[in-house]
Amino acid sequence: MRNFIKILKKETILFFLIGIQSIAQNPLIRDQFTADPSARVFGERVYVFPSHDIIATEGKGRKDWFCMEDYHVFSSANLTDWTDHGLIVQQNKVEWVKPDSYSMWAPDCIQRNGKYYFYFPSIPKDTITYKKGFTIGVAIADKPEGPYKTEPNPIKGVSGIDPNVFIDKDRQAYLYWCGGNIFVAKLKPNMTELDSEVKIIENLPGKGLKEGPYMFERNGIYYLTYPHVEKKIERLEYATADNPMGPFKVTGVIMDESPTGCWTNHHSILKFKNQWYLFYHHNDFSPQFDKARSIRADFLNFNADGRIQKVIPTLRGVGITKATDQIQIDRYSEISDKGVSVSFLDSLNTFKGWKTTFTKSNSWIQYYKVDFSKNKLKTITIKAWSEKGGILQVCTKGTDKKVIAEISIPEGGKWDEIKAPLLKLESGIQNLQVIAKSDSLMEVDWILFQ
Ligand code: FUB
Repeated sequence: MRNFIKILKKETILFFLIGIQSIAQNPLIRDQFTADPSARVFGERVYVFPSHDIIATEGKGRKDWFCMEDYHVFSSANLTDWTDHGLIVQQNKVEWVKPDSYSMWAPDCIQRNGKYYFYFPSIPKDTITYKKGFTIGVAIADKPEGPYKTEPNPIKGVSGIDPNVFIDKDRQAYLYWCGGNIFVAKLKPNMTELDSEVKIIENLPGKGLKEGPYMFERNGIYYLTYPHVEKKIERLEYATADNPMGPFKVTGVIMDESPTGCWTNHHSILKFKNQWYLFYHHNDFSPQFDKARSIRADFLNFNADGRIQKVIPTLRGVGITKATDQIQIDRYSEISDKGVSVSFLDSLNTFKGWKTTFTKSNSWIQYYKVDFSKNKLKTITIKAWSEKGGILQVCTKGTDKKVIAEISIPEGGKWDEIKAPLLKLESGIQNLQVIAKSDSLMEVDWILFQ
C-alpha cells in the first residue's frame, strides 16, 4: 500500500510538472472545448491562450450562451504534440470579477522584460463604475505557463472585450479591444495602465459586428485583423496601415464564413520557424451548438505585395505526424468524391473523435506529412472493423505511388487492432493514401506503424 501511494505521488508530481500531452491535427485540443486562440511564440515553443468553453447547466452560466469560468494554457514545440499546462486563471479567484459571471471571454498574452502579461475580459463585481458590462484585467507571471498573479483591479478606462496587445519595434505597447467598435490606446511600460486617450479605429466596415482585434507587423505594414459580420456570420478580415494606430484601409478577407455556420470565428497570427500560421476556431466537437468551440491552425501565406492569401480551413491542419503515433486519417488532406465519409465514433461523446467509413472499392482518403524517418518499421496496425470483411490498401504517395501494405479486415462485428507486414517503405516524410479494395463497408479509427 505504502509503495502504491509512493508511485501515485510520483505520478501526480510528474503530471503537474509535465501537464497533459495530446497529439493533434485540427482541432488541436481533443479533450475539452477551446476557443478564441491567442497564439504566441515564447522561446522555442508556441503557447496558445484560448478561452475555455463549457456547457451551461442549471445555476452555472446562461443557457444556450457562451459559458466560460477559467483559462488553460497549452504549448507545443512542433505544432503536433500539445501540452496542457492546466488552469492559469479562474473567475472565482480574481478579486474584481463577478465570481458567477461565467464570462471569461477571449484573452491574450504577451512577454515584456521577462514577464508574461495575460489580458482577459470579464464582468466585474462593480457594476456602478463599469456600467457597460465587460472590462479587461491583467495577470502577470514569470513563465508563460504561470503561476499567474492577477492584478486587484481591471485596467482603468477600458470597457469591452477581446483584448489584444502589440509591442512595436520602438517598444511602445498598444492595447486593442472591442465593444461595438475596435479601440486602441497606448500602454504604459508597466503594461497595466493606459498611457493615452482611447481612440476608435476608423474606416473599418460600418455595418456588421466587428470584434476580436489582432494586430501584427510585417515588413513595415501594420495588419489589424478582426472577425466581421459582412453577411450573417463572422469571417476574418484585415485592414492595413503604416503605424499601429492607423488610419487603416480595409484590405481583404483572411478566411470566409464557416461553411457549416459556426457564428463566431476568432483568431491570431504568428510566424514560427519561418512559416506564418493562422490560429482560429470552429465548433468541431459540437456541430449542433456553436458556442462550444475548438481551436485549429492552418498555414498562412502572403503575396509579394504583402496581401494575405485567403486561408482555406483544413482538417489536416499543420505539423508533421510521426508514423509511430496513431494517425487519424479522418483528419484528411484529400478525399475521393464517392464511397468514403467521416463521422463521429460516438455521437454522444464527440471527444472520442472520428472514424472513416469506406463503402466502395477504389474510394480513398489521403493524409499528408507522416514522418517515417529514424525507425526501422516492419508492421502496420489498423484499428478497424467490417461486418462482411474487406481489403484496405495503404500507399505512400509522392510523385509516384507505392503500395506499402495490404490489410485484410476480418469479417465480424467488432473493432479490432489488425496487424500486417509492411511490403516496402522509404524513410523520410511521406503522404499516405488508404484505398478500399472491396465494396463492403469498412470503418477505420486510426493506423500506426511499428
Ligand atoms: O468567446 C466569446 C466571444 O465569442 C469572444 O470574446 C468573441 O471574440 C467571440 O469569439
